[in-house]
Amino acid sequence: MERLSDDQIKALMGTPEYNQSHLFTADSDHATIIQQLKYFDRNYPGGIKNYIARARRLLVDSATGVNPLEGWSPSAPESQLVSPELNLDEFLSLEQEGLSEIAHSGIVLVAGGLGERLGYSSIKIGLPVELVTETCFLKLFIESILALQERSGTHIPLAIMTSEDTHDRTVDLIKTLGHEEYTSTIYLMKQEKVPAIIDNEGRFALEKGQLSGKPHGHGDVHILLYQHGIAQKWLSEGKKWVMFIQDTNPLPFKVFASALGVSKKNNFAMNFLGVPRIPKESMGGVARLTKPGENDLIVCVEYNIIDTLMKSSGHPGDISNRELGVGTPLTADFSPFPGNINTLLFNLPSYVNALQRTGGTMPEFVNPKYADATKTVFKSATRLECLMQDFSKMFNPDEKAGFTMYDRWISFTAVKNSLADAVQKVQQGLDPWSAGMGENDYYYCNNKLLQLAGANIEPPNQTETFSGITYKFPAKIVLHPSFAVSLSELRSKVQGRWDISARSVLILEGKNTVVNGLKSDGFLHITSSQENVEKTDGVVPRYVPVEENDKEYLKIRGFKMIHV
Ligand code: UGB
Repeated sequence: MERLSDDQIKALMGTPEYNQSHLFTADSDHATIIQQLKYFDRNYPGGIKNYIARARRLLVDSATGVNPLEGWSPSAPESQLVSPELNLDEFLSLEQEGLSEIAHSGIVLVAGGLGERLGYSSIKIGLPVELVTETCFLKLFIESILALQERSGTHIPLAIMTSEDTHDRTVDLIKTLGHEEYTSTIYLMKQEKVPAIIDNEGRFALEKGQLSGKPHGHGDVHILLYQHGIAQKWLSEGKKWVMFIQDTNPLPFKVFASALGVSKKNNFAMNFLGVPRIPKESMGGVARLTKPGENDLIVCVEYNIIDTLMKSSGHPGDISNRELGVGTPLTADFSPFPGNINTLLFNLPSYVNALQRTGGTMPEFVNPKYADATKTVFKSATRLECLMQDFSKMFNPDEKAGFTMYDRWISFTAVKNSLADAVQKVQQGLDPWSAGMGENDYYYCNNKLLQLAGANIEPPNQTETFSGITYKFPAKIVLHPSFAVSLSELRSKVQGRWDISARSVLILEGKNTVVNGLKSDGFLHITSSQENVEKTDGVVPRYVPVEENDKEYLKIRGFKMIHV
């Protein structure tokens, strides 16, 4: 398309393969549209002709209710439950196994999504995980990696996928985080947008007289890693594992070591980390798919097609084990398919082989929001999307994709929903995935880990409601990554008797910090080893409702912290 004149491009857009003549109206910006068409044509494999052809096929299938998984029977994948509560010794030994592999790992963070559902106008990795230290997600991830580097003695690389919406602000955010020696090594890859589509013929959307683009989905991360040569570079540097993480789950590094242990023990080419899934949750379900004459597949069935898949294989839909009449009392409320938390652990040699075989191009899907039952009019523009977890379909049959089940408290929470949507999720019996509950879950995880390390912590004893969401905040405990990178290390730091009240605020940091005896009913920030620490003045910061002129990152929580 680069070599064509503007008139030739306009003529080409009028041909049946394109059918985009509607773009050139009296008041649309022809010159800009031509430039945008060239941009999209350059950045989509096979050009926009291919994009339109694939969109038309998928849109017809979608409108006619074709089930992309027709003929495949879903069943729960065998999964290994890794729980320090149920089997502490096993968890600790898996961690030790994994810690020996940490030195040979790299991290990929997908951060191209804008917080549309969150109702937040800036980048999500810049949001504070909690209000005690206001450490943002990206800084938590970087400091987790630095703590791992300090213990492994090697550089652990980080690549971040950004998008047009998030790239510049990610570059600016990185400059504010300090740790320049490390942040200067962070590799940024920007995913390109794809044309938004307004109807089943694949016609492009116009917005203010120009073409409208939308993110193509986190599946782009693989084609970018391939095109930038990052996965191949890490492999040549002797790396053996790569963990993919999302932007607003603060917990992946709590389970990284044990998950590596599981991957190493089972020789998994790909290890889905997951949790018991609540039916109807916006979380993919990981299933083993079988079909006569085909190799079994372990795939994540995305949440928008689980219902279709279940119905097409004779089940009533996306329902619980209890309603299906299967499982045990412990699993009754959960879906038969464990939930994908998009914390994915790949064996790097297998990943690079598959990447080189496929170029990293992921299967695509459309998920139009139809205006009515005719499924011919969309409520809003749609686009082709792809999912990072679909990489499980790319391996050779002899390469295993496995699943490691964790308790939710140790491995997953997310900040995806606005307060209004979060209230609705709670009413549906689902986790809210709001900024405030993400903070609560982060503290809760640290409470549980400290308890497993021997601390006595008073259970939460008061409820607080902000913007329609009710919390039972536990002690507000921040475990800085430098304090411990594993439960086994944490247990070595907690010595003597620790008594912590439910209203305490406690920050623990420092690679060499060991605390022998602690009594807390106040606000403590410990950065070096101490004996018999006591703070029981009851003076603690507390939460109050936000006000109209408060900052956006507080307003999406509904509360803010005031230091008395
Ligand atoms: N992202 C990008 O980098 N680029 C994009 O184009 C889109 C997203 P969402 P989603 O956490 O339980 C996923 O939107 O896609 C980044 C899994 O598919 O937050 O609805 C974005 O910045 C689902 O199976 O989540 O659902 C963010 O970091 C389940 O695992 C990440 O991709 C679900 O997450 C996820 O994007 C979950």
